[in-house]
Amino acid sequence: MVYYQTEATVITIFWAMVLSLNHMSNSKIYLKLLIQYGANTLLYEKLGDICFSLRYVPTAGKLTVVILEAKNLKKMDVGGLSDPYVKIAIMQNGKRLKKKKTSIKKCTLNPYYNESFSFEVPFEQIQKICLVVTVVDYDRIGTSEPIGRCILGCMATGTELRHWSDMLASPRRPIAQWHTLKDPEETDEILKNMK
Ligand SMILES: [Ca+2]
Repeated sequence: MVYYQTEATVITIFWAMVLSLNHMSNSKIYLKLLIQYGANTLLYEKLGDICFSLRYVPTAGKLTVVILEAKNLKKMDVGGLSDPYVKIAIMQNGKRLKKKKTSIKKCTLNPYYNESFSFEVPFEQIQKICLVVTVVDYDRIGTSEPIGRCILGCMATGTELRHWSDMLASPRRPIAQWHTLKDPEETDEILKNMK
């Protein structure tokens, strides 16, 4: 919601500047500002955030992912909202070992799931895998499109790495954290390079 309000503000400023250009003698400065606003709008295209918890039990070799909720997801359907579901995949050396998915939540940008998924991951394997969490917009006709993604594992960076490390440092305890979704095309590149 905050994002769309910001977007509306930027558009309002944009048009106010376009209209005022005719009356300005120093139009070059305004033109520069206008380009900056346009660039900022593109840079801040938000895909949304996802919250999930991770729990690892080393003795049982069990990884549990609870997909809790997502918020401010990108609007994918024309004249509508999105129909998001979450795909979870365990990957190793660029190969997908296991995959699971949540239910589809129709017509919402703020879905609530609270769905739990368990994977068998022996202790000697936990350092080698990565967990790929993708939010996808379901479409009845055509193919469902990914909205955004996050990749966790020992090779991850930033918030994703911290979440993974916190999970490993606190065995048997569920650790919940919010993550900002990343461009699926960018993350595809990262996954390709892991092979
Ligand atoms: Ca859809």
